[in-house]
Amino acid sequence: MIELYHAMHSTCSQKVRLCLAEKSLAFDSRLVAIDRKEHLTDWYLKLNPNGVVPTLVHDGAIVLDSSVICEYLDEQFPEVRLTPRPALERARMRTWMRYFEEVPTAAVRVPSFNGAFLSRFDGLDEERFRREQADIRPLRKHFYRRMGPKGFSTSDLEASVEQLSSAVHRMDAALVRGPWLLGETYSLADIVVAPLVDRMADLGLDDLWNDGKRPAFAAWFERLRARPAFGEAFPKGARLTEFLRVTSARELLAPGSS
Ligand SMILES: N[C@@H](CCC(=O)N[C@@H](CS)C(=O)NCC(=O)O)C(=O)O
Repeated sequence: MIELYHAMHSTCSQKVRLCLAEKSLAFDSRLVAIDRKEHLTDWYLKLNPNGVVPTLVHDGAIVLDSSVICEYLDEQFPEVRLTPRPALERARMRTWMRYFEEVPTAAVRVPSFNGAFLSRFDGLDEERFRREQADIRPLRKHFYRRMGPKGFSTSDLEASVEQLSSAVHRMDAALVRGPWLLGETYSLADIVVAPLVDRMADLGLDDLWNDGKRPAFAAWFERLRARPAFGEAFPKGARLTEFLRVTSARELLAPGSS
């Protein structure tokens, strides 16, 4: 039996849901209310001491970290394979996965918070923000402290958008030989980055590939979105613009906006 502790709008949860959907694996959905800090309660921290979603529980065994969970599922349930067999191809897939974790996964958090999540901290001064929001998070304490109740600086935002742009650029160059990041093989590399790209679109950053200069990337994303599994992984409530007031990253960076 597979249980997934997750949140609809969490990109890390979406990665795992997409992997489960591609493999046609049924799971018991356990929604965790991040806005109500349910992921920081004692019962949840016992499952996941990092205090983040997702958490997978398979036959009572806990597996943490979205990319690790995807690899675990692919090894445990190999009927639909999302990992290539040749060692060199597997290395290429993991190189993409590490890059996605290091660069765009971290970068997309900045426009996500500045553009959508800051309203959660309305009215908090620096001291209350630290006590009630930052210092209670095992994994993200210093990320939250750096952000503060008013959000990241414009230069942090610019740096993040530049990193997202360079990730799109790098993927576009690989996708010229598509249809997928590894060529003919659809793999976990495509799956783990898909929610980040979807989030970029939700934050108004789709001009990074819809400007006519990244046709291979644009076609890849359309191909990905047309897969039935994609719709399953992104049900109602999966996008920030459905339930939050979102200020686009471009608007945040426009001259005159503070
Ligand atoms: N490396 C972890 C990171 C998980 C993570 O950051 N999850 C976010 C949602 S996408 C979260 O739970 N954030 C909670 C918070 O900001 O306190 C993974 O990939 O599973």
